[in-house]
Amino acid sequence: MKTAINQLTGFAHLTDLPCISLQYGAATAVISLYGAQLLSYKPSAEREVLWLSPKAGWHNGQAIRGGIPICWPWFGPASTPFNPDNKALPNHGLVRNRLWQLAQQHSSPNGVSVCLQLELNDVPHYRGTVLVKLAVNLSDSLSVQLSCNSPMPQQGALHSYFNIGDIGSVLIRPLPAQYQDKVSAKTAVEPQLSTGVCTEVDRIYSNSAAQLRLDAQTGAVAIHQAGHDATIVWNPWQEKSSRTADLTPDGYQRFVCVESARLHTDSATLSLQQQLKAV
Ligand code: TA6
Repeated sequence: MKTAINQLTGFAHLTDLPCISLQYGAATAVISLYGAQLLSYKPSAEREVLWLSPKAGWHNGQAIRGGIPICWPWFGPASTPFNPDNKALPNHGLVRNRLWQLAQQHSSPNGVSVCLQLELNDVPHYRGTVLVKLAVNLSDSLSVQLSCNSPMPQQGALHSYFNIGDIGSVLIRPLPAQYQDKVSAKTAVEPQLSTGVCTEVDRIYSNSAAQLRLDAQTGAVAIHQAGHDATIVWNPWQEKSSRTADLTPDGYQRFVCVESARLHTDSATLSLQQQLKAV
């Protein structure tokens, strides 16, 4: 079994982006040090599981549109307890536009792994330095684990963009019947425990199962989640896609986000995992 871990510059059209490539036999993955963001996961040469926007950029502090962005220490707009002073803080936290460091790497016959870490001294309302880690393991699946042991209120999300070929082909199951609908700002119920996408979708499913399955034109993916308390399903659809600078007008047809998140803030530390296996 050939295994390799290499530092490289550039991935796809992001030609000056510092990255790390992983190889385990026929499987490969690429991680950007900017945002500690997985950009590519190919279980075989023929299949790409993740989606990266052809208009994604990483300059001027913007987050890369695609792959697996890391949302931390808050999800969505910063509200209480992260932002009691109602300041202008970035959506989805502080770490999507920081350069992370490669802290550890390891290859064995069972898989290749790297650990990226980031030190922050500017977490609002936290005095001192915070260390956030992302552990990535590639074997016959891809696993991503976000952790932070600093005792502070924290949320986290692995905001995965899946390459689905055609949005009409998507089915995600099982999902709880009830969800918080961010499009209508209401609680809604869909009794069949699955979600197809044929309009703008921005849904928070609390208490979702550990094991999900995404079916699409490009194939099926088993998604295993741990440490989460919610799954978010997002697709901006046509109008929002054409209003979003780093999406092409028809970009929404090519991806769906299925995100593993820990949204409650009662526990002081965080460990959140998503594992992807092509089936
Ligand atoms: O997780 C869904 C969501 O919060 C949506 O509401 C949508 O705005 C999306 O994330 C993308 O956010 P971003 O900050 O990357 O543009």
